[in-house]
Formats: sequence, C-alpha cells, structure tokens
Amino acid sequence: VSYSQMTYAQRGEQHSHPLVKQLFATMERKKSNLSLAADVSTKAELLGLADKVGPYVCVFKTHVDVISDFDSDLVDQLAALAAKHDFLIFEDRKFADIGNTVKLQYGGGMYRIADWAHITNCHVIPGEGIIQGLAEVGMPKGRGLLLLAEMSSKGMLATGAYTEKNVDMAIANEFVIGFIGSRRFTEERDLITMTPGVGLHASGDALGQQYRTPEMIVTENGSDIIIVGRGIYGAGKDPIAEAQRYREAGWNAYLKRLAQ
Ligand code: BMP
Repeated sequence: VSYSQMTYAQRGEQHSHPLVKQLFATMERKKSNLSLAADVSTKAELLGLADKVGPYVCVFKTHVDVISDFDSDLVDQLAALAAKHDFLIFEDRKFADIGNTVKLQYGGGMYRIADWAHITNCHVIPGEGIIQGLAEVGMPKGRGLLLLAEMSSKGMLATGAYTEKNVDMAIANEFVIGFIGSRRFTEERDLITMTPGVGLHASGDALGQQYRTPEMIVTENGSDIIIVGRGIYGAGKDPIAEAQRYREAGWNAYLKRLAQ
C-alpha cells in the first residue's frame, strides 16, 4: 500500500526519523497539513502572525533574512510560540553552496539557523557534499532537510533528470526527510513532500509564481503538506479566517485521498 493511502498517524508510528514522527503526530493532533509561508518584514509582524495563525498550522515557514529588525530574541519568542501552539519551524533558506560553506551558513552567522529551525532546505546543484555539510551541523541537533526537487514558479529548471537526482540523493541520505515539489516522488523511506504555490483562488502573481489548489496537490498528486503565504495574510485578508479555510481545504483534500 502506498504511503499516500495511509493516515498521517500510521505513517508517524512507523517512521524512523524522530522529527518526522513528531511532524506527523502534530498534523494528526491539529488536523492540519497546512504550513504558513510567513513572508513579512518585521519582528512584530512575524510574531503577531505566528500567534494568530499558529493554532491552525503544523509548520511555520520563515525567511529570516527578510526581517529588517532580526535579533536573537525573535527566535526565542518564535520558539516559545511554537511550543504554545504546537508547530514546527521551517527556515526556507535554500542553501546552494559547497559543503564547507553551507556548514558555516547553517550553524553560524547572525541567524544560527540550526539552533532554532527544525527543518531547512537546499538545492543539490553543488552535488551531494551540500547534504553532507548540512548534516554535520543538523543531524546532532535532530534537524531535518528538504531537497528542492521542483519549484512552483514559471519556467523553473528543476525537471526531469535533475528532479530524479534529487530523489536518489534523498533516499541515500538519512538527514533528508523529504522534498519541496508538487507531488509524491518516491515510496522509499516515506520521504515527505511539502508544496508551495498553493491558492484557492489566485492563479499566480506578476513575478512568475503559479498557484494550484489543495485538491490538485494533496488529493491528486499525493503531496503531504500545503504551503500558503499571501493567500492567508495578503492585502485585505483576515489571516485567522483564511488560515482556518486553508486548513480545512487541505485536510478535506487529504481525507478525500484516503477515501479513493
Ligand atoms: P505565496 O503563497 O505568498 O506565493 O508564498 C510562497 C512561499 O513559498 C514563499 O515563501 C516562497 O519563497 C516559497 N516557495 C515558492 O513559492 N516556490 C518554490 O518552489 C519554493 C518555495 O520555497
């Protein structure tokens, strides 16, 4: 039986990676396969969004390098909100350098990402050394890595043999817990997929983003988690109401998949 036919709870019980076990348990507890892409530019906005939308998401996705007043208190407060609302933190860093450099970028600098982000991600353009470098920092801390097997934007180049290479590298490296992409990629090791570019209405933006619905992504394509940003907090929206709506849409798409 395919993992896409199993419940998140069942998959959590049999998964070998403690972080993924925790993720699936959280998803089941909160009945949420929704991740918020919190692309706001100040500390106050980020923490405000985490406190409001936190109850409805399993993963809170950040781009810390767009926060104009970043400081270490921000990550302390974000960690406290993660405990309060029961979600994991994913820093969408998209590392893309040689192993030695990404080790420095992941563990150090002003962001110290490995100290607070449960999940991060990378491009495999540099070859397998990037995964090994990140693993040296993240594995001892119990973190997990996603590979960008595909992207959501128009004209993206991660296709065909490149995507397949991502899958091979993910299977071979214990630190990898899954992919960013539009679908389930493999039945090996129950590697998860998280999908950005999800929207109930909009078809895209002026800079190449393309949106698909939760049903296309979760029911038809077998992805595990939908990532939604502007659909929830965009101009004129009520973030709590939209988060509830996307949570329900994502969960119903999952229930529909199980019933197929
Ligand atoms: P929005 O729903 O507002 O379009 O935001 C999508 C989020 O997902 C952004 O944070 C973006 O950086 C991220 N993302 C994406 O859109 N496509 C990808 O292929 C990979 C991403 O990380």
